Amino acid sequence: MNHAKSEALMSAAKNVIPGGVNSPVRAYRTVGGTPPHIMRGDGAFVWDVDGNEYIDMVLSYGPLILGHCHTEVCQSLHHAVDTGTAFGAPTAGELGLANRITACFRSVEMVRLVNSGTEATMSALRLARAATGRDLFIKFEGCYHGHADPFLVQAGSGALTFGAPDSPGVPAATAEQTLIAPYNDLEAVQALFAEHEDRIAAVFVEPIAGNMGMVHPLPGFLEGLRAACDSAGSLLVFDEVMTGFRVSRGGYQDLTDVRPDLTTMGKVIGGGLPIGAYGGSRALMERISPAGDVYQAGTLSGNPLAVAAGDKTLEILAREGAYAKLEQAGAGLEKGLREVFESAGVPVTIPRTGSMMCVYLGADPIHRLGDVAKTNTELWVSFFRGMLEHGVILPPSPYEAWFLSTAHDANVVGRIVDAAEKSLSALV
Ligand code: KE4
Repeated sequence: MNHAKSEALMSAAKNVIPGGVNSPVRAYRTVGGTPPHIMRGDGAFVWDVDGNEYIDMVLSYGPLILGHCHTEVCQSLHHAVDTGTAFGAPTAGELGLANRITACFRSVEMVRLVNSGTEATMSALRLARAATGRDLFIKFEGCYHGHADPFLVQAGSGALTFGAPDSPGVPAATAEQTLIAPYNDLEAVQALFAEHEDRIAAVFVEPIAGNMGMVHPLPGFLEGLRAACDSAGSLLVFDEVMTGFRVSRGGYQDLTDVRPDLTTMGKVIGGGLPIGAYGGSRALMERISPAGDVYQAGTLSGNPLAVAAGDKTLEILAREGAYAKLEQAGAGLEKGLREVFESAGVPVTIPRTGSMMCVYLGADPIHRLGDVAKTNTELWVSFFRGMLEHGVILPPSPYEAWFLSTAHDANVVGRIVDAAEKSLSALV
């Protein structure tokens, strides 16, 4: 594939944008080469500036659950653009989106819209600290909750990709308030509570960890976190920025009996426009200004464009068959990939829930970050490059989850499997 125009753009971009990108993982530092500069998308496909076509398994790291340029989503956006992009005033659309979210998430009676997942988690942490009068909180190795200082301690996603778990610029005093445990390790959590019980404001957890690849909670893990928080008077926060409306209309919490006190969201609820949200019980959320005394604000929070795209996306996801289509695509791809890796004699682990999945090269069980580090990431990089050359663009790191959309039909899934077969045959 020719990447001359992408290379020229990247070279120029590096002069005016740090690393040439506006989010680190896009720089392809782990996988090497120049990231294709995407010119347009349509359905399951994107095209780069050199005219190369790819099946897109990134989908902007989750938001494009209906595929690129969905007709109805674009129509809603065009209408919003034609009536005004931002007012700094309440709009009916924000109420509509808030109603959709609270109707789907049983633990969310009230929700505040913000502009990113980072804003959602940093605000949820502030609220948890205010509600409990405590400062410490627990997060898990390899879980990523955005780039606010308190969370950049042994984070996942790009922070892992860059091997910079504790980012410079995060004051030691801040990092000291962040307690870390291995994912799926209840004993470690119980030990932290035993040591700091009346000082822990919250436990933040990705109910499915999607920022060290994809790691499911072991049976009893989330239930144990709920019990530990109840016993200590701490809040349980599910970071469903990635899983919200992705793994089900009610997020992962709708697939379990565990109810968090606060939930953070993003990605899908904005349909590809910048958005985040946090929500929980009325009692908790009415602590948020101006109803309460916990301050949080945002110039473009609830802006008409993101609300229009997000509300239409959630409306379409509510239609009969949407999640069945996502499950069909995910199951078909998982089956096809297992067959291809097996016939190539390459051990593989493919965790999946619905249209969210990943591929680890290795057969050992993966329950926490340490297990991910033992997989064959070198071969994974070669596999990634093979897939790219065969017209499939994956998230450029073994520490990212893969996503499918309702536009990834059986023909597209078949093409992804074919690309995997070709990539592997060149490697083994
Ligand atoms: P944003 O601030 O990037 O909108 O959301 C932060 C965030 C919070 N919580 C979870 C569970 C998340 O997955 C994220 C962001 N996810 C990464 C993908 N692994 C965003 C990709 C990027 O950083 O470019």
